[in-house]
Amino acid sequence: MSYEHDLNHLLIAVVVIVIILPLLANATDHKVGGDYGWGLDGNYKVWAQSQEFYVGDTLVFKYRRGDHNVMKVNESDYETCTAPPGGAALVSGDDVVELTTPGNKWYICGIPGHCTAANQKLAITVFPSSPPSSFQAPPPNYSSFSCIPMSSNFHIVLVLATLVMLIV
Ligand SMILES: [Cu+2]
Repeated sequence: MSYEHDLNHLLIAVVVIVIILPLLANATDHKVGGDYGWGLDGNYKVWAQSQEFYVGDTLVFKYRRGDHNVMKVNESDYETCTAPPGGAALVSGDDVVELTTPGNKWYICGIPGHCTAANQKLAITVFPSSPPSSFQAPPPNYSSFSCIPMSSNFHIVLVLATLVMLIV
């Protein structure tokens, strides 16, 4: 195999890395409750455990308008299913909540009985997004090939790059 051929493989791998990495870093829209949506029969504890929430992601509450609503509450109001007085509810049936800060967040349905009797409530933990270190410019005096990103996605990228090299 010629040096030029190897270089072609490397270039293709680099292109793949550049294309794939931003896709992996994309924000996620979490449809609360999955296909079922936001209602009386959802198990939002189980659903929340199936997800990982990061700053920049969104929650999407889907329900038939008028049947439910969404109120952001604190932990004690979540535990007791208390709709905060004067608290604003989301009522559109297609409510999008952007997760802008890390930490614990709590949401309930404010329709009387829905939270208390049917457990229509959601508690999540939002993690800070991983630092964009993989996109920093390489330090001077390093060769251009030493800046392969060492992020948490590195292993996925390495596997993909290896696959591409094997295929081409
Ligand atoms: Cu409800």
